[in-house]
Amino acid sequence: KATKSVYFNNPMWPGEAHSLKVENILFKGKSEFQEILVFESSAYGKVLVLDGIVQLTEKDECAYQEMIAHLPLCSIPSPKSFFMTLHGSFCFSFDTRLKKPTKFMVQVLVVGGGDGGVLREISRHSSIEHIDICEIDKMVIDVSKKFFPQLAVGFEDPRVHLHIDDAIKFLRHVPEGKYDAIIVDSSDPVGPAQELVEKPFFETIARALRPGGVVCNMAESMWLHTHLIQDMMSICRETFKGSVHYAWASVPTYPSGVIGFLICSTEGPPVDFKNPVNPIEKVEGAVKHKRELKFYNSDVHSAAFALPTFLKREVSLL
Ligand code: AAT
Repeated sequence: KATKSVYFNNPMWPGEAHSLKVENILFKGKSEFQEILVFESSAYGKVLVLDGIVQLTEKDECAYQEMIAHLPLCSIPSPKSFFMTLHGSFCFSFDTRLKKPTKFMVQVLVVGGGDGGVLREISRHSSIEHIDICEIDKMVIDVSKKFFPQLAVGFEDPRVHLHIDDAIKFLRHVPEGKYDAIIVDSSDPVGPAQELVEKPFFETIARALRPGGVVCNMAESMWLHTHLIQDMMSICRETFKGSVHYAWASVPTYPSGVIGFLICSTEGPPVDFKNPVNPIEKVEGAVKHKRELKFYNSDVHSAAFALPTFLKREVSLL
């Protein structure tokens, strides 16, 4: 009885539980921040679990990592192709926030994402010149390198710069307007990720983005967390003066089988999220990469923004 009550008491989805058959426990450890478990499942390959919550499985990780990376990155123009044709090799843009011309260099920040899967996806975009990642827990990275090399391969890209830190702290010291895109691949807001759904965090994100820059946040399940989504969206509508959208995808091993993405832009050149300006099929080498895309394409991108009626109503889109 005691086991049953613990089993059904996760504060993120009280009253329900999800099961995967465990074939073999591969790793069990406790870091300064969380409990880490890796097991071999019979149906979904290897599974990474943090504090009792599934973060990824080998079988369906493609859906989450591809969507959270390419939804924002395909929505901003690729400066290389755009400026190279206009000005040869001199790529300058005018930064309206810093009020001076700046060398155009696409810079991206990943918050969380210590498994490396999002980095693997970002690395398909050759126009990106600099990728920072801020992960709080080094043990997640070490475990991923050992048990999930097909995700941790993302760390091998020479454009990647790793910062082991709490993203809340890290973002306070980021120069204003530094990033073109920020991807928040963080765990659920219990434990170390709690503050990552609060207003001060979104304000530091907005400050760190250039005008017309974009952010894509992991934004839970429309079936389980409509209130949280509603709260996050109203904070984002106050904070990001460009646009604010919700998109979603099917990920069978996340609770309720879906995951959402809150995707926003800052004031500046408008961003049409629903019709990608930088379609993946045209990003050189991205589709026929060392590892082919499994989930994401431009049709899936646009379809992800179609919301069920109950969600439209609850997030005030009806
Ligand atoms: N790539 C899919 C897996 C994740 S991992 C989320 C990561 O965010 C973890 O490695 C965790 O250590 C890191 N993290 C949590 N809080 C912080 C913080 N404050 N600063 C930096 N990194 C942090 C996401 C799965 C989503 C699951 C949805 N149910």
